[in-house]
Amino acid sequence: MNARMPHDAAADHPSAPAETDIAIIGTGFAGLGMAIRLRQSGLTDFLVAEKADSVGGTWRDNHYPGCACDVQSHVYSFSFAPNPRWSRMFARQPEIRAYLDDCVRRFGVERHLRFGHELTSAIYDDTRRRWHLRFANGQQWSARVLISAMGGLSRASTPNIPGIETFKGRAFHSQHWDHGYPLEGKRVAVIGTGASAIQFVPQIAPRVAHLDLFQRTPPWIMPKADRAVRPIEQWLFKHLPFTQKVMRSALYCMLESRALGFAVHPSLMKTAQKVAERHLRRQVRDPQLRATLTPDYTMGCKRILISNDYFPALSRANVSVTTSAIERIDEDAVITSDGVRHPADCLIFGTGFQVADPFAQGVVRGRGGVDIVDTWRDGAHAYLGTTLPGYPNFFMIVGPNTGLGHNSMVFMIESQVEYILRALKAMQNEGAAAIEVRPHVERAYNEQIQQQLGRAIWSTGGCKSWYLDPRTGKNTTLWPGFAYKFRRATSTFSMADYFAYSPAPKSVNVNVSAHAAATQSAHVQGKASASAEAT
Ligand code: N01
Repeated sequence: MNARMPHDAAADHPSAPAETDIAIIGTGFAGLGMAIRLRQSGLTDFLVAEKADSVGGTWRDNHYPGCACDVQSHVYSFSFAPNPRWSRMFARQPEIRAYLDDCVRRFGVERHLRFGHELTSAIYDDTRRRWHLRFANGQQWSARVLISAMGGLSRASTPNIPGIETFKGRAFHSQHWDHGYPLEGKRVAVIGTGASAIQFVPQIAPRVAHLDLFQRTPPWIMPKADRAVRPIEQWLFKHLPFTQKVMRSALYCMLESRALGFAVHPSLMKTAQKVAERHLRRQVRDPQLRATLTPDYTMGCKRILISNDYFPALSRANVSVTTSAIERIDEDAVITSDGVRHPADCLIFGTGFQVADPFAQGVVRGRGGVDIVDTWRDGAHAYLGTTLPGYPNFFMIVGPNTGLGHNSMVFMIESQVEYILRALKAMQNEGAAAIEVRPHVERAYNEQIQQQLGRAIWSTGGCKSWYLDPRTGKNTTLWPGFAYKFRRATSTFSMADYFAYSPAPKSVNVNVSAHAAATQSAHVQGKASASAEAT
C-alpha cells in the first residue's frame, strides 16, 4: 500500500503551520474509521497524521508469528465495510492489515493521509481556539479539532529487570518482532503469558532448541472455535450480503451475552470456568504441568484467552514453564529467585503495553498548557471515553473506560466515531468554534462508571491485571458491561453537557509556543473568558 501524498503543501513553508479543520492522529481502525465517516458525512477538511509509512495501527505494528484476532472477523470489521472474503473465522494479522489497506482505497481517504508524521506535541491555543501540532519531522499543523486515534495498546512495556542491559544475545518485545533473527536451534526465554505470548509460543516452540516460558500468572484459556470460511459462505456473503449481516448479528449477540458474567452476575463465570478447566484437562496430561497452568482467580478477572495450540506447545519436551520470579538477567541467562540459571540466546518479551499512561509526558497539553499526564495523575478519565474538561475540541477514540473484554472493539470505535460526528454537526449548527465538556457532567459520569466497575469481575475476581491503574487500583480501561449500552449512551449528543465557545476574533494571532508556556494566571484568565462566552 502506498498512499503517500505526492506533495505536501506545508513542506514548502516549514515555518507556516498547515491549516486544517480537523486533525486525526493514527491510522488504525479508529483513525481510518473516523476518516471514512467524515468523508461520508461530507466533511473533507481534515488531515490524518501517521507516524509510520503505512496504515494499520496495532495490525501493522504487531506482526509476531501467529498474530491473529481473538474476536471473529465478521464482527471485528467496520459495519459499513463488510468483507465477504474473510478466509477464517478469526483472521490473521496480514489479512486484517490488508482489509484496512483496502478500506483506504475503497473509501478514498489516501489524499488525507500524511505518513512519517509522529506527533511530538499538541497544544491548545485558547486565544485562537485552535490546536497547534508539531511532528518529529519538523512539520506543524494548526487544527480546530484534534481527534486522537492513537490506541490504548500502542506503547510496548518492557520490564526493567536488573542486569537486562548486560544481556549479550538478541532481545525484543513481541510488538517489535525481529523476523531477521533465526530462532532455529536457539535457547529462547519468553517472558509473559498474555494474549500475545499464547499466540507466538506455539509458532516458535517447534523451531527452537529450547524454550523457557516465564509465567507470573497463568491465564484462563478457552477453546478457539476457529475454522476456514467455506467457499459457499463466501459466495453467500458476496452475493447475498444480508447473510453476512445475519452472521455478524448472531456473533455480536453471542459475544454480548458474555457481559452477563463479567459485569452483572460474576458468579456465572464459575460455570464458564468449567469449560476452560475441561480444555486444560484434555490438552495437558502431566498433572504437575496442569497444576502450574491452573489459575487461582476467577475467570474473567484478567482477559480470557482462546487457543487450541498453546497447551500442546507447553507439553513439548523442549519447552519448560517456570513460575519462580525472575531475579536478574545475566549476559547469557535468566536467573530466577530459586537460584536456577536458565541459559538463553534470545529473550522475547510478551509483557504487554503501557496502558495506564496512554500519552507520553508533554505530548497533549490543553488550556493553559496543562499536560494530560498531569490531569490524569490519579488515573485516566473522560466523558464517554471521548472528551475531557480543560481540553476543548479534543476527542479521543478508544479513550478511558472504552475497552471491552467480551466483544469487538470495532463496535466501540464506531460508537465513538458517530458521537464525534454528532458533536461536529452540533457545533456547525450552533456556530460554535469549540466545545468543552462540563466538569460536573464528566465527574458524575465517571463516578457512575466506577461504581459499576466496583461490582464487576475485574475488581472482585481476585487478580491483578493491566485493566487496573497500578497507582490507584481504579479500573480506567474497561467499559463496565454490555457494549450496546455504550452505543446507546453515545447515540445522542447533548450540547447541554458542554460549554460552547464562539469563534476567536480574526485579528488574534498569538505565538503558540509562548502561549503553551503560559502561567497559571493565563489559565485562569482563559477560563474566565471561556465561561463568559459559553452558551
Ligand atoms: O500483554 P498482557 P499482551 N515479569 O499485558 C507478564 C491485546 N491483544 O501483549 O499476568 C514477568 O496481556 C504478565 O504477567 P501478569 C489484548 O487486549 C489482542 O499479551 O501481569 N512477567 C502477562 O502474562 C491483550 O489483552 C489480541 O502476572 C511479566 C504478560 O507479561 C493486550 O493486547 C492479541 C512482567 C503481559 O500480558 C495485551 O496482550 C494479542 C514481569 N516484569 C494482544 N511484566 C487480539 O487477538 C509483565 N509480565 C485482538
